[in-house]
Amino acid sequence: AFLLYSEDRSRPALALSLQNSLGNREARELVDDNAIDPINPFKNDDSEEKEKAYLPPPKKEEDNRVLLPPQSMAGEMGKPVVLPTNLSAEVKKMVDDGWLKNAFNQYVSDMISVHRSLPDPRDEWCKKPNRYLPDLPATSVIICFHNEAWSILLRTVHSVLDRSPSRLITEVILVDDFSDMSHLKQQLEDYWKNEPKVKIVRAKKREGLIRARLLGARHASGPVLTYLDSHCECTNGWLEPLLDRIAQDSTTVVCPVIDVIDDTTLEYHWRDSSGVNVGGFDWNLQFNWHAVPEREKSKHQNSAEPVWSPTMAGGLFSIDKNFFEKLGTYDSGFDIWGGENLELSFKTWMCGGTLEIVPCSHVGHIFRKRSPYKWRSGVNVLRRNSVRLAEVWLDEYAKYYYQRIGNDKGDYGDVSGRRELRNKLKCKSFKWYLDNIYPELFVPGDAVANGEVANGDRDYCLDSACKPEDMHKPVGLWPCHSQGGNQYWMYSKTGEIRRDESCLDYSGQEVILYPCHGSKGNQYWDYNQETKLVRHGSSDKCLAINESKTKLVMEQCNSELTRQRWTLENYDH
Ligand code: LR7
Ligand code: MN
Repeated sequence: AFLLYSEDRSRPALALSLQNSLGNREARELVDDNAIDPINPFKNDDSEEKEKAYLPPPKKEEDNRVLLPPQSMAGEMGKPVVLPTNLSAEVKKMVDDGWLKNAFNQYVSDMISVHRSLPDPRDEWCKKPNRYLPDLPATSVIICFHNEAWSILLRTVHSVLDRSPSRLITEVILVDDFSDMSHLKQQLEDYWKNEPKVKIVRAKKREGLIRARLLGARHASGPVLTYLDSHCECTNGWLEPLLDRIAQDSTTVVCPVIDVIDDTTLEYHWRDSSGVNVGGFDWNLQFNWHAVPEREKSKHQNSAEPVWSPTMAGGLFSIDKNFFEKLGTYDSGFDIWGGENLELSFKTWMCGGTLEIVPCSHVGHIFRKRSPYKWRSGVNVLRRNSVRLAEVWLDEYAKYYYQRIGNDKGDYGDVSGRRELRNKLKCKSFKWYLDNIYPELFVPGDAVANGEVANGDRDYCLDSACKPEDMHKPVGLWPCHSQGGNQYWMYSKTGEIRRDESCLDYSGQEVILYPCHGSKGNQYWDYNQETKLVRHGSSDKCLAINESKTKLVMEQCNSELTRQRWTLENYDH
C-alpha cells in the first residue's frame, strides 16, 4: 500500500523535497496527532478495510475518468494539517516561500490529496428524495486564475469533477489571466490532456478577474454559467440545489454557502443552515455579511430553504447564461478586482431578477489576508470600479459613497453605455432596491450630521477604520484630513455617532466601537450645537480629548473647555 509521492503528478516537487530534506521519520511528524502521516498514510496498518476507506469516492455510473490514487491522508475529511514548530531550515524556507507567493500555506496544500475527502455539511432537508427537479440544466463551470498555486487549482477542479453528476457539467473552463508561473503553462495542459471536460483558455494580456470571467463566458456552451474562485472545494451535492433554483426560474441568481478553508491548516470549516449569512454592503461600497434578517426568516419553514440576499460575495455563483447576457454581463470597464459583485447584485434585483443564498449548497474558499498578486500600479483600481458602479446604479445615493472618498472621483472612464443598458432594461430605482431588498441599511441621508467629528479648533478628528477587528477597541484620534474615510461619521436622529454598523459606545471605561444596537443607552450622544458639547446619555459625562491630545476621555461637562467642544460636519437639525 505504500505509494510514492512522485507517482502523483499533482505533487512532483513536494514528493522529492519532502523526502530529501527530512528523513521519513521526521516527515511523519510533520502533521499533528489528529492529522495523518503525509508519507505513508497506511503505516502500521495493513488491513484492506482501512485502505478502502481512504480511496476516492466511488465513481458514478456515467463517469469513466481515471482517478489518481490518494497519496496521503493529510487533510482528509477536511481535517487541519498542522506543521510542527521545529522544521528544518530548508523546509521552513519552503513553507515561507509558499506563503509569500500565495498568501496561504501552499506547503500544507501540497501535502494534501487533490481528491481529499470533505465532511458533508448538508441538512437532512436537502437530501430528501425528489427535493430537486429531475431534469436540471447543465452548467459550464468557469474558474479564472492569476498565478494560482498548483495543488490548490487542481483540487478546485477535481472537487468539481468528483462531486458533480457528470451530465450536469458541460465543461470546466480554466481561464488563465496571463499568469507567469511556469506550472500553469504546458504542465497544466499536460495534466488535463485526458480530461475532455476541462478546457484551458488563455488571456493574451492581464485582464483582471472581471474581464477574465467574461472571456470564460464567451467560450462557454452550457445553458448555465457557474463561477468559482481558483482556490475552492465543492462538497457533496453542491451543484444540484443551485441548478434547481435556476431551472425553476431562470432569473434567479444563486450562491452557495461559502465555507472557510483555513489559510494555514487548510481545515474545512462549516456550519449548519441555522448559521447562514446573507450579503450586504456599506457606503464605502464594500461587501459584508449579515445574519438572515427576521423579515426573511419568517418566510421560511426550514432554515435550509434558499434565502434572499441583497448582495453576493462575488466569486461563487450560478446564473442562467441568457439572463446574464440580458443583464449586460459585467461592466467590462472594471479592472483587476472588486465592485463587480455589487454591480451584478444591484442589477439582478433592480432589473427583474432574484439573488439567493442556497444553504443546501456548500463550497469552501480560502480567505486570504492579503492579495498575493500584482494590481495595476498608479491607479486606485477599486475606487475606479466603485465610482463606475455608483455613477450607473446608485442614483441620488451615489453622493454617500463620494463623501466617503473625499469627493474625489478620479478618472473613471466612460459609463454612458452602461447607463443606456440600464434604461433599455427599464430597471427599478436604487431607492426601490433599498426600501424593498435592503431595508436594514442605514442611509446617511437619515442622519442629522455627516462627515468629520472635529475637536476644538479642528485639529483632531475622530478616526477609526471600523473593521470587524476594531470592534470593542477604543475610538482613535488623528489630525483632521478632510478625506472622509476613517474620519467620516454620521450622527443619527436617534443620537448615535456611527459609521455603517459601528457605533460609539461608552460603558464607564473607554469610548469604544460597538455594533450599533439601536436601543440608545451607552450609544446615545446628545449634541448641543450652541455649547458644542457631546453629552453621553447614560453617564451624563461629556466627550473630550485628553490634554496631551492622544486619546478620547469622558469628563464632567464643562463648555468652557475647548477639549470638550466638537464640530459635527454638515449638522442640520
Ligand atoms: O487579476 C486577477 N485575475 C484573476 O483571474 C485577479 C484575480 N483573478 C482571479 C483569482 O485567481 C481568483 O480565482 O480571480 C479570482 C478572485 O480573486 P481573489 O481570490 O483574489 O479574490 P477574493 O476571494 O479576495 O475576493 C472576492 O471579491 C472579488 C472581487 O470583488 C471577487 O469577486 C472574488 O471572486 C471574491 N471571492 C469570493 O466571493 C469568495 C468569498 C470571499 C468573500 C466574502
Ligand atoms: Mn478568492
